[in-house]
Amino acid sequence: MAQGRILRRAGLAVSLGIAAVLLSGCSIDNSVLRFGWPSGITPQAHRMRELWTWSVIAALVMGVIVWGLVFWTVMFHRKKKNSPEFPRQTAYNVPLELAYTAIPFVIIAVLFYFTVVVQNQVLDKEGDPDVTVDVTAYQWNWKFGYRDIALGNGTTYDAVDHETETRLQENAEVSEIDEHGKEVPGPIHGKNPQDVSYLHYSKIETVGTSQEIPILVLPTGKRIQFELASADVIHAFWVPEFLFKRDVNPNPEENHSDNVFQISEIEKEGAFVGRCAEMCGTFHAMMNFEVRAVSPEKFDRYIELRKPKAEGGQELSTADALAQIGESPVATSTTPFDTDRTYRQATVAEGN
Ligand SMILES: [Cu+2]
Repeated sequence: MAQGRILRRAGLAVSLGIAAVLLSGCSIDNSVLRFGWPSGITPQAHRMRELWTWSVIAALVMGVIVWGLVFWTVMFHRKKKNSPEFPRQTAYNVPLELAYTAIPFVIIAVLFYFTVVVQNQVLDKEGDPDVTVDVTAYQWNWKFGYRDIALGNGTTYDAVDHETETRLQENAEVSEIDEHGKEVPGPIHGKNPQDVSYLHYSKIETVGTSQEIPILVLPTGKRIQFELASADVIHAFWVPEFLFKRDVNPNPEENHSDNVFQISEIEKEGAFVGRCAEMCGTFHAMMNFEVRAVSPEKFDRYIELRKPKAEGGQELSTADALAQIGESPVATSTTPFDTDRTYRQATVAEGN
């Protein structure tokens, strides 16, 4: 019967397609099977991209089955030309209705399972990352500082500016003194609204300005931990090549946000643009930075060049230290912008 043959051939074509994809195994990182997704530079990014690839393949398989059933019904089960009879009506077919209610739940459950597995891998944190960076967002730029850095010689450099952090924490506890000489506690749990003692400070910092894109220099092949905090409104830290973004809150702890995430490594050297991904005001769209991934050897040298003189370093700026290790001193993935708010008013008076 022609009908059976067509269905058998369609089934064979689908099975062959699936087999071809399965047999290609892990090497599904090509521009066709990425289905529009960028290819990331971290193992976490690859996990997410693979989940995307397999989800699309599963959706396509389902699509082919559904399209096949639709065309099969349309072609072979329509009203015959010269027959007064309708085809057999199958409304209120309980087993059929149960089946097409249950199958979507199974599909959702399978997608949910693999999503949770990948999500757990992406959000995984290990106890002892090689490099910990502090990310401070503010309208409309970024400050990057280092905390603990495992160096190639086996030592760990503590880059935290303990002096500044301790001073800020002590000041946060100091209340105002009123005209009677009494201490007035601040309105927010005894602290004043301007308290920024939750922010981090480092001996090696890179601060973005209107003239300079902040460059976050990181080593390849090392586990890196990011600790995020905002000095004002909510921003979001996004490096498109990580395929990952995370909101940056002020007072992360009080706002119950998990402000720490890790990547198990950056797989290749290069300059990768970073952006703010949470609408944070006038210049949100221009709040860019750059991740500069360099070899671990270059990274160690960079840290030595930037260390305070008192600790045997050279206290160079980000740009000078980058130039010294043979890297571009300025960002190559994006350009600076002007946050002067008055420039927008230049043409207002015209034509009155
Ligand atoms: Cu922002």
